[in-house]
Amino acid sequence: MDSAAIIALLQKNFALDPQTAKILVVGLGNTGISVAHYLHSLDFKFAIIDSRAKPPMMEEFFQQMPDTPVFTGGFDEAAFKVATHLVVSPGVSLNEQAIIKAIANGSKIVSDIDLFACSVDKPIVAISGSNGKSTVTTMLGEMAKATGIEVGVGGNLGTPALDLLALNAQLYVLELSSFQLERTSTLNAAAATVLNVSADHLDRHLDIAEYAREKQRIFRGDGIMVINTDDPVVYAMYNNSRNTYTFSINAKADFHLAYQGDTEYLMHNESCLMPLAELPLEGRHNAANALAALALGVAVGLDEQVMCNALRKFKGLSHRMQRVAEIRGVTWVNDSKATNIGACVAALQGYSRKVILIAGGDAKGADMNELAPAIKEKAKSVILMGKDANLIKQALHDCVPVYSANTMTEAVQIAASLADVGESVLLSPACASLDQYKNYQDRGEKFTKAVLALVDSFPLASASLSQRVPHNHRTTLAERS
Ligand code: UMA
Ligand code: ADP
Repeated sequence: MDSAAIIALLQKNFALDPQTAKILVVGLGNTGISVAHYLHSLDFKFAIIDSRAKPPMMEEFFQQMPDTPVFTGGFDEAAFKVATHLVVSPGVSLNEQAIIKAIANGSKIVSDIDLFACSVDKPIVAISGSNGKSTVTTMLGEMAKATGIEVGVGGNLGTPALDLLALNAQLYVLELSSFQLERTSTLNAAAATVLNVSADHLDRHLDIAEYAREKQRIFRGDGIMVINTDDPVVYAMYNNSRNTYTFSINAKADFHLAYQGDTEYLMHNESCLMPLAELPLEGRHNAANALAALALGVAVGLDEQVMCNALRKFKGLSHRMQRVAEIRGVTWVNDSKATNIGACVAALQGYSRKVILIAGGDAKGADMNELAPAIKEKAKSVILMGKDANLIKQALHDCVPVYSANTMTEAVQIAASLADVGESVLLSPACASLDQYKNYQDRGEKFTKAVLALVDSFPLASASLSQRVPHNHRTTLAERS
């Protein structure tokens, strides 16, 4: 779209006019920088504020835009007072006092996703949910690429949406968090899904109902809704008056699983799309992810067989049910991205034999009692670490043996002493990592390093340090255990 058309839409939707708007960009992280570049390209005047004394991108930003006013070290209410518009980064809560006051004074909230939505006339696929967003977003991106079209893939996944504009793509696939959705009002995605809803981010959202309502905003507009009928909270979002594709791994739906003879297939209505065994990913939740990606792809007109071929090649993302090594008959699995209860439960449900679970970290306000039944059923023992280890311990009421560890190395060593041949050790923390690690990647890498160090402690052990091997070339974790 050309600048004049974009500005016309910004004026219409937000009264955002380059001549009169006084914009305050809140947050100098990846989103803030992308917003700054975007506003600069359209000749808007703006300032940036960040509550941190030295935001990580500050030096880089000063070099790029030395003339832009930047306030750091707190949210100075004077800066908010004059702002007609606030573009608030997702990491900043809308409940900040300065923001509440600014809204009361008439400032309008605009998100980077709003700005993006006003700047593209190509279809957008929007993906949210408590778990599986990054996997489905990446899957669909790979599927679209395989059809030969230019596709922009980003959002919460990593590349800020506005940075995708430079691609001038034919299709955009965005992963959107509840934080991005709660402040977005103009998105009208061609196809959208909420994959599932389970407790997460309750340190920022009032309760799970409010968290689900923010996610439901992804369905605003008139695009095709993709609904997971296995999830009651998502199913409640079903809207009779809208075009909808349903998906399910438990029952018949537009996209579902079914046996033809001995082979279980991914199905679209009555058509077999591909055998499930050809999907090279661990865990049944990934069958749900594949069905969701197929439904979204069909919704925007991608070819089914090309999409299936992309699924067959999809290697999955690091730190999600990633097999790290097999050492002395014990399989070590890194699921560090399991930062909430739902992801940990999905991981545990993939096993038929009990596992040794390493969990804990920052529970983000979640009720750890919800984790207890799955642990009771699927864990032989649990090694807990991090800030909220005690919350999990209390919820377990001694139903399984519990050990404490201060570091990942210690946790891995305890696990090694507990695991018998044929068993699995699973890092699936059910908590965020930030109390002890830089991020979930750092936590997963520390786990991997500690596991690989075991090979040195058992020099005669047979260790296979395999990464991902296609499903049809090996047994699944569940079968093996
Ligand atoms: N912060 C402050 N003061 C400020 C601004 C930020 O303390 O004034 C802190 C935030 O509390 C947060 C950190 O700085 O801890 C980063 O916040 P940000 O809004 O500047 O983050 P960005 O760098 O812009 O990255 C954001 C998303 N981060 C968050 O929502 C926290 C990234 O998702 C996303 O990839 C990026 O925009 C591009 O869209 C990351 C994430 O952790 C992966 N998301 C959460 C999740 O998936 O659970 C929601
Ligand atoms: P998100 O981007 O929503 O955090 P990811 O694809 O990064 O999702 O996966 C995060 C965690 O959730 C990983 O532990 C992964 O194994 C698990 N997971 C992935 N898909 C699902 C799903 N459909 N249901 C439950 N857990 C899932």
